[in-house]
Amino acid sequence: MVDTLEIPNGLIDKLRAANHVVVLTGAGISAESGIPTFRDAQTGLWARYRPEDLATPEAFQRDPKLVWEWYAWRRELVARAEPNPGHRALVTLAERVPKLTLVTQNVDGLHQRAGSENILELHGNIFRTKRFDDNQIVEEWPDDGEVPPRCPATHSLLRPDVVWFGEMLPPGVLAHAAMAAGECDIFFSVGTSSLVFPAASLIGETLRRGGLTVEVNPGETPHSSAVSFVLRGPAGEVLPALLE
Ligand code: BJW
Repeated sequence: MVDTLEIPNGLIDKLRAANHVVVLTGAGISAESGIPTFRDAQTGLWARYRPEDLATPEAFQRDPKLVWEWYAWRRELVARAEPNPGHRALVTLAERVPKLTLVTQNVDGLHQRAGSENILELHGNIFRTKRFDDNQIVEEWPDDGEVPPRCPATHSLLRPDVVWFGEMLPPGVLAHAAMAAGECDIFFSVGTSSLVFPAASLIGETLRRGGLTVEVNPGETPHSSAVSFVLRGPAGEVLPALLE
């Protein structure tokens, strides 16, 4: 448990005075909803699968059925999960600060289901589907047992609308997030290992200006020594404690 006394008063004061807060979230915020993170050595998604076998366009080209089925399994896991107190605390935080920009690397939609709005999804959303050849979103397809399914109009293979290694992030979304990080009063990095770029470099926009930065994570990251405050603990306990 995180004792509210462990949240430094200096941070609480700065949060109360802030005009614009940016929160970047990663898989760790959904861990308490039962969704495995990627890089946990025992339970992480990459403990059982190699990223290059599942999260690259080449992997899909090589074995589209394997990749589609892996995402279908994750979609079911996420559909059964519920947002946790960490997701909900960010809904409350948005009501308390004049401006909150919520940026997520997660594809699980749990921030939306908790009630957050205007979320910048850097890596897409697992519940959207697009054509592999031209990235056009497809809403419906025939359930004829073909895996992966094909676009009814063009017969192109369908894939999840997520960002794989080697692919560009949605440019407008990344630019918006970078601009927010470049002008905010406080940048929170929550539940991310900060190993994947360009998401991991967003905090640099705030650090460069000498802005206040906060890491919420039970473990260490490459940014731990650079941030203004490190709050060591699970997001589902630390984020609600910040609001008390
Ligand atoms: C808790 C907790 C609790 C546990 N509470 N916390 C610069 C340098 C080197 C390489 C590159 C570079 N720029 C680009 C690259 C290449 C590459 C990259 O970053 N590689 C690195 C691995 C080195 N990046 C890309 O390819 C990106 N595209 C790009 O840059 O395009 C331009 C370009 C193209 C071609 C060539 C060059 C440039 C795209 C990256 C796409 C990432 N996609 C994935 C999969 C998404 C779909 C899916 O979900 O399947 O995104 S990979 C995976 O990692 C997923 C995540 O969003 C992302 C980040 O992971 P995250 O969220 O940090 O999770 P974990 O597991 O790593 O960490 C969890 C953390 O939670 C831990 O710290 C725990 O301690 C903590 N935790 N419980 C709070 N209760």
